[in-house]
Amino acid sequence: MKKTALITGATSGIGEATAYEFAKQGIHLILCGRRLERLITIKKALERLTNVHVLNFDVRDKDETFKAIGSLPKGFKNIDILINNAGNAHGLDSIQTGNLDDWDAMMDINVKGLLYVSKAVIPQMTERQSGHIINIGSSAGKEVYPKGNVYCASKHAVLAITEGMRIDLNAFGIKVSAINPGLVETEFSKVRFKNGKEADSVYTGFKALQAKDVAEVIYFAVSRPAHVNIADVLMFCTAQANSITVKKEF
Ligand code: NDP
Ligand code: 8X3
Repeated sequence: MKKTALITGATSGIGEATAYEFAKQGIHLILCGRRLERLITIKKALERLTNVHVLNFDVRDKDETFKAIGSLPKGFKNIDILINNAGNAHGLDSIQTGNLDDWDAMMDINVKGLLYVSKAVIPQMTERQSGHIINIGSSAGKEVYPKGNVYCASKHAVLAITEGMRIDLNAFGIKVSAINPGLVETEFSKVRFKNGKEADSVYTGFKALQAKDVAEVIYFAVSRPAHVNIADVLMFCTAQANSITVKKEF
């Protein structure tokens, strides 16, 4: 029987690429995000390959999150794979000059949003004693870089939550994985720099990871045999050695 995956942040970047990768494999999809037009466009593109349902909600809103996931029609109710991907960096500032709204956004979306979605999905996984949760962390969850402070904290939290989930859900046979990429060329930098001019320079002078590169690793993780769990992946483009060491050519 075909599996069903719920992907948060499916309207762009890694989430959208994962939707395409899964659709090619016939995995049924529940695509989530705030930009409804994009969800509809992606649904139309993928429907010829698999069954697709869209959920339009903001992961920061606890009630909206539970209502959306609670509204799933019969054919989509059993979620086998949860990809907790929605998230972004907001700003790149020293701790003493950081913006409170940016801090709220990162903690509310990257950490609390991931928890709300997980809380809404996990009960039917524990009941069926099966499932796979993949949390999209970051190299920023493994090391802190200058001005990364709160974004890095949010991704360190994602890693801690992933490890906690793996322990607590172990008795239920549920797999829990973290996929932690370095620099990926998506809309991420546009969000981080609020479409400012810094956004354009983030991925210049080197070949960054592409969203598809990450999506392929996510599919690799979900397609392992039942007894294999890819617990934690750190992936960089070849030009990147760690958060601050990137070989650029101009
Ligand atoms: P994008 O900006 O392209 O995608 C972010 C996605 O998150 C969008 O689909 C967006 O959808 C969704 N999202 C953001 N805020 C909310 C919200 N409040 N409620 C619901 N959905 C939301 O960036 P990426 O694809 O690069 O990022 C995806 C994940 O990968 C993030 O968790 C990011 O931290 C992580 N990551 C990214 C890296 C990079 O260099 N790009 C590297 C390592 C990790 P919408 O706006 O429609 O709601
Ligand atoms: C995204 C990678 O280096 O911009 O998580 O923090 S980085």
